[in-house]
Amino acid sequence: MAKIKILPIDALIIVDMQNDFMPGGTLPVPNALTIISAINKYIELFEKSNALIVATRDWHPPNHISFNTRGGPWPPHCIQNTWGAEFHKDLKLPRNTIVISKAFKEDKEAYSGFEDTELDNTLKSRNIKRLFIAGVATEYCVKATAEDGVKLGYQVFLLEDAIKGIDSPPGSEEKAIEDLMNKGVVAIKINDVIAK
Ligand code: VGL
Ligand code: ZN
Repeated sequence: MAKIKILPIDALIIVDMQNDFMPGGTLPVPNALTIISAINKYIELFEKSNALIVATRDWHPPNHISFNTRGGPWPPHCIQNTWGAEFHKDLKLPRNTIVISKAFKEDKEAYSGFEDTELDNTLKSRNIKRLFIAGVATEYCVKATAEDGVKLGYQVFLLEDAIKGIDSPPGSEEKAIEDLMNKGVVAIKINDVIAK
């Protein structure tokens, strides 16, 4: 495959790299720390290429509907303005990173970074055409964000070496990746891209 040159029409979308999804957090994604160095490499390459860098964050109110305290599937996590909702300290987010908070409505779950947020407006207003998606968790927020990206007309790339899933039951992360590829998402790795 010819290398993909990263351009100013591109956005790196880093999904939910927050303390609660890391070891020591309340909803850890196994091995999530292992993708941080890869994400930092993409950040460097996208910065060099004058591409946009976006970081989404799960931003739940204390009594969010997704919490098992309310009959939801998840332990309380990523509660607004707590340590668990902060980005992991080793993630080298540039100062001009666009931060998109999501799932902030008490009675509504929102896995996609596009749901109830300004993400689509922000990208369209900057003439962004291609999305390169990294982060956690592959089967939930990464998948939903990638699917919405396709629906909203972007060309979507999945950064396979910079995503991590919960993978429970085993195979569910691989299935999520296959589902995305069947919808037109292209899976790539760091060696497939070059700076502008
Ligand atoms: C996520 C479960 C619950 C995610 C967020 O970021 O994929 N997963 N909330
Ligand atoms: Zn959540």
